[in-house]
Amino acid sequence: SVEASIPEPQREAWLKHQVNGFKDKDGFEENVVRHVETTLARSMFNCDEHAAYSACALAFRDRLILEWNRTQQRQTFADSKRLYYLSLEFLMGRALDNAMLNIGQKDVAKAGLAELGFRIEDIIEQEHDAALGNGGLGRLAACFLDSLASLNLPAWGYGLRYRYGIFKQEIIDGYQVEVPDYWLDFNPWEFPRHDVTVDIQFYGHVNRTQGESGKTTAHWEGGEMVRAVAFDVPIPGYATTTTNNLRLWSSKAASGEFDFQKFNSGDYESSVADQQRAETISAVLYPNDNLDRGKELRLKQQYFWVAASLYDIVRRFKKAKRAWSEFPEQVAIQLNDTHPTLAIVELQRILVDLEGLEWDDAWNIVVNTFGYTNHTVLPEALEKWSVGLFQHLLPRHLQIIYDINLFFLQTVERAFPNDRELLARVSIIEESQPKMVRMAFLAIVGSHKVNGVAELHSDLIKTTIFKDFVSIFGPDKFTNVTNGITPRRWLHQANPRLSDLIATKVGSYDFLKDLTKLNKIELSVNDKQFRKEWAEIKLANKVRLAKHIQESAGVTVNPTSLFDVQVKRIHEYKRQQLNIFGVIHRYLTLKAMSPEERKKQLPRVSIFGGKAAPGYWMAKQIIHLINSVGVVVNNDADIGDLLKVVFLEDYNVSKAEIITPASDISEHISTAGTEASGTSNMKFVLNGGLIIGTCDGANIEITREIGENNIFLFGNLAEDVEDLRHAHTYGSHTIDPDLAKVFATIEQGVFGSTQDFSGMITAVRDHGDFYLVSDDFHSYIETQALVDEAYRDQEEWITKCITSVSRMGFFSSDRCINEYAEGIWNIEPLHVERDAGVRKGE
Ligand code: F58
Repeated sequence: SVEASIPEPQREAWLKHQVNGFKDKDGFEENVVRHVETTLARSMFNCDEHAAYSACALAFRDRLILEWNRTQQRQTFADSKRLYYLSLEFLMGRALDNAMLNIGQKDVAKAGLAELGFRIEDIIEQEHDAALGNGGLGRLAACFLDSLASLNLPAWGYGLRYRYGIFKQEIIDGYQVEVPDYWLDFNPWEFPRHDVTVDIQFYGHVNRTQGESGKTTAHWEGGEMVRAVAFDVPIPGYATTTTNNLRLWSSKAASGEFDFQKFNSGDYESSVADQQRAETISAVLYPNDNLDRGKELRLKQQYFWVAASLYDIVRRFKKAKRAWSEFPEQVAIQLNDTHPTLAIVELQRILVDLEGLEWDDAWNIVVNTFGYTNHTVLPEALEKWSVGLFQHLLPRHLQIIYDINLFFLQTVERAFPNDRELLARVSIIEESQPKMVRMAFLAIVGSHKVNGVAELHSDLIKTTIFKDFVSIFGPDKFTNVTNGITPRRWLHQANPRLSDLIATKVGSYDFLKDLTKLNKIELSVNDKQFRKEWAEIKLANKVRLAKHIQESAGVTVNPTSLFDVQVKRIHEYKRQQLNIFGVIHRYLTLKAMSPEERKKQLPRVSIFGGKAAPGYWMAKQIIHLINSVGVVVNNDADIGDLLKVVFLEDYNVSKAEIITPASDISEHISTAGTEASGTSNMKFVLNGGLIIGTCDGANIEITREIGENNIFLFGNLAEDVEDLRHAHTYGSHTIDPDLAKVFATIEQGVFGSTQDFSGMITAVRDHGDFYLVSDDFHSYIETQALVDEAYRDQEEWITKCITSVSRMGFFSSDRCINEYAEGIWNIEPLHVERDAGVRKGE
């Protein structure tokens, strides 16, 4: 047993003083006051909301860390296979509310805080978002951690502890301005592990020595060292004591033996500079979504994080003294996109260079250990690194990549003799000027499974970018795991009233553990009282958002209007430009009406939010246009409440928790075939909003689940996109007449500076309309008219909403994680004896 690990004589004392977390309201209050007065060194007479938040978070952290310790002990003793999820991004958002709900102690905290003089909502609001991610990919990793813990799966996340998360967005005079997100001032959720460090090598050169057997061994020597320090973040599961670990690495200078000749011990300034250079590695999250810029520091980040994580994983494996061949039976590593692909090379290096395994034996272990998830087919987002940069930064890894490629191409050659073109197409090294390492190809060759994130996307990667690899490896290596979202955060936490209402119909909160149980509410679709409460909750959520809009954007909106929401990163492929052109079209249509006619129209609020990558000029123009249209429309007396246009500043996870429950219709309108999955589409439907969207990503599966009467689909299909693009370039390209009027209006200067917006227009009119804005415009406008019509019939609308929610069970990240666990990782849950955070004696 676990207890036997303490020798008998000392065991009694340890067990006698075993710490348990707070048990009830009194215990909670006692903890809070103690943390205020000791940990925070504040007087209880001088405790503001932020101090109360800090103390409350620390009280919960104490509980989490106890469960975290027990979970780790349990997993170590069980000695079962673990999953390691490697992601350069974890977009966690706030932790306190989530911890309270998952542990099942929010009511206790609420009552306790009230007695101490605080409202729990105000306390929750004090927390800074942990924003270590750009968008969908990072948030998916966060949902996965929640599901892994909730399903009692032995799993760790590994990431980077950025000092600066994704920038804060300010809107000044209609333009995006980026402000650094320094978020670590006070972060109670992390535990520095100053004793868990790994020194990571960069640069240097490779030497070879020959042993007595004649076998040569490569030695990577020289260069410089940077130290990785572990910071652990506990991840509580919902209604279970399982508390998994997210380990984030922070960089600092290594005090070691490497290349310190150049280090002049008398030169204080240069020693500080060295220190700072080392710290730069984990300083900042790159703010691009779906674009790869190939910066050296980014490759350094990747290797730093991957090498530290692998060292840690291998160290843990070696403790059990098993044979290396058992490694894949103990360890599964999932690569969240290609960012951690170097892990494949690093593990091969460890096994061959450091542990002395034969190449083939090592490679077998490597391939059986890794799985790779692809998140995009956009060519500009596929990672490539120049051979020169690799040679300089990671000389031994480049050699290993060349060897991996050589052996791979040899097997291809044997299976497909004399197909030189195939060899060139699938080579991990692209023979371009300069030569490039294709990371996605390396990830495929080094993994046993490759998956896309929605059915259409998984089909597309098999027929386009990875087609040749399907012929080489066979179709079974490629699979689909449709994305999901955690219902804990995205229903229970964000929309507690809806969660409570659903629970009355399901008979319990079991749907939060098995989302398919939502289907029970369909039986109540005609229940008058249920429908009434449903509508009241939606309205209350809209009132809350209206208040937020007033406070943050200074625009007054009527909560009974139709709320039309598009919140996501700003990108041409996501087509916020299509949306805003549609808004302008609506404005022109309203302006052309008589006052009587106008009175018959349905009031609508168009709500936008999202960040543009700082270097993405077109995305910034789109933000500027949205804001400029808002200024004109919102102040036009002819229009009044009929149309409002709002751009919400600094869209992030905690704002999404306010926005998502308040939408009537949300927009997921990417050019067909470009959005791998999308996950906010799932969040909006789960919160009783309908969607207007293209046949793209997970929209297709959402339609299949909820029924095509409950979704507003429009636009061209993925299979037609290529031909349309070809026609734009080589045929005649006529712009949709309604869109042409929109362009003319912009060009007249109705929304201010015409020059600023000319790029958006010429992209469509003169530069081939790559994203098919004009092709889809008519269909979009018509479908928006159908939305208006449908919304007028509130009874029918509510029926659609309830029906849709009831059929959303498939989109839980629990389902998704179970598919990975069974089909890719081969891991099993470790059952815990007690449920719901209730421990012996509590
Ligand atoms: C997103 N990718 C996809 N990448 O665009 C979205 O369709 C999908 O639902 C989601 O992944 C989860 O599978 C995405 O967010 C990034 O932000 C990367 C950040 C690092 C640089 C490359 C893009």
